[in-house]
Amino acid sequence: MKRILSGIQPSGTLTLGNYFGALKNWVKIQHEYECMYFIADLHSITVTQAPNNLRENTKKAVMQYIACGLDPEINTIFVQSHVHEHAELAWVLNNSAYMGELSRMTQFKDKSKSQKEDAIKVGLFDYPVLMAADILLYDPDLVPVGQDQRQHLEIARVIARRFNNQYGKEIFKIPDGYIAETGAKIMSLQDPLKKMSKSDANPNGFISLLDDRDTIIKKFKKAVTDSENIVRYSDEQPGIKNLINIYSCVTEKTPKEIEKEFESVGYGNFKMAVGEVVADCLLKIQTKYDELNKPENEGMLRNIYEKGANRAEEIASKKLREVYDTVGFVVR
Ligand code: ATP
Ligand code: LTN
Repeated sequence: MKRILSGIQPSGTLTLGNYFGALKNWVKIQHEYECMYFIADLHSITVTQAPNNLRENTKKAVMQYIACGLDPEINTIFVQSHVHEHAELAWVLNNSAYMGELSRMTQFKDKSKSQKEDAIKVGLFDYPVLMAADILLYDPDLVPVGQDQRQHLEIARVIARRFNNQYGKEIFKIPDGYIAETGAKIMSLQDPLKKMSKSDANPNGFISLLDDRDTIIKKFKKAVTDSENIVRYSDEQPGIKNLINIYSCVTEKTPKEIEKEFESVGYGNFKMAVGEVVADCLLKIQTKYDELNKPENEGMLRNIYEKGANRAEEIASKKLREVYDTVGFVVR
C-alpha cells in the first residue's frame, strides 16, 4: 500500500485554511493509502509559544483531526516530539542543506521580515530541514499540503537527492507533493493578499474550526472586500474571490455557478450566505469535537497518539539507523 505523510503545527486552533488546504483532503484519501498524520509541535516553537497553550493546542489538534473525519483505527496519528528520530535526522540533514537556499524560503522571509537579524531564531531558519526529516524518515509516496508548502516540499526533494548522491545509495525515496486544486490557498478575511493563518494576531482574519455560528457570521460580515458590490470571480477583487472560493469549497459549486446564484445580490447578502454555509459545515465537526473533548475520553485519546508514536517509531528508527550507518556513525 502506498504511503502518505503530513502534519499541521499546533500553533493555535486549526483554521478553515488548514481544513480545506489539508485535512479535508487527508480524510478523502485515508482509505486508499497507509496514512501517517502528525502534530508538528517541534515546528511550532520556531515562533514563541506559551507552554500551557502549546500543550492544550497539541491535544486539541488530535481531537480536531478525528472530529474532521480521520479514523484513528486506520490512520497513524502521532505527536512529532514523541518520535525523537525527527530531531536526530534533522541534525544529519543540516549537513546536506545550504545557508543560501534556506535564506531564499518565502516562509522564512515572511516570518522574519519584521524582526531584527539578532532576534531571528535559528530554528525558524532551519524549519525546512526539520520538515525534510519528517518526510524522509517515512519514505512516503505523497505529501498532501496546501499551496504555501510547495517550496518546502521542493527543498525536501533537493536535500534527499543530494544526500543520496553524496553517499551513492538510494537511502531516501524522493517524495511527490499532492496539492489539491480547490482550497489549496484560503486567504485572510482581513487581508485577501495574505494566506489565512491560525497565528494571525487579528482573529478576524481567520475562521477557527471551533468558532461558533455568531462569531463566524460576524467575521464574514467584517471581511474586507472592494466596493464594486457585484459577486464576480476575478483577480482584481481578491476579497470577493476568496469568499467565492470558500463558498465553493463548502458547496462544491463552481465559481461560475456561484456568480450566477448571487447575480443580483449585493456583497452583504453574499457574505451572510458564505457565513451560513461555513457555520453549517463546521457544526458537524464541532459536535464531534465536543463529544471527544470530555474528561472520560482523555485515556482513549492518549492511547491513540501513543499507538501512533509506536507505529511511527517502528518505521523511523529503521530509517535513522540506516542513515547513521551510511554516514559512518558506529551503530550500536
Ligand atoms: P501558522 O499560522 O502557525 O504558520 P498555519 O495556519 O499557516 O500555521 P500550518 O500548520 O503551517 O498552518 O499548515 C498546516 C497545513 O495547512 C499545511 O498543509 C498548509 O499548507 C495548510 N494550510 C495552512 N494555511 C492554509 C490556507 N490558508 N489555505 C490552504 N491551506 C493552508
Ligand atoms: N510545515 C508544514 C507542517 C509540516 C509538514 C511536515 C507538512 C511540518 N512537517 C511534513 C508535511 C510534511 C506546514 O504546513 N507549515
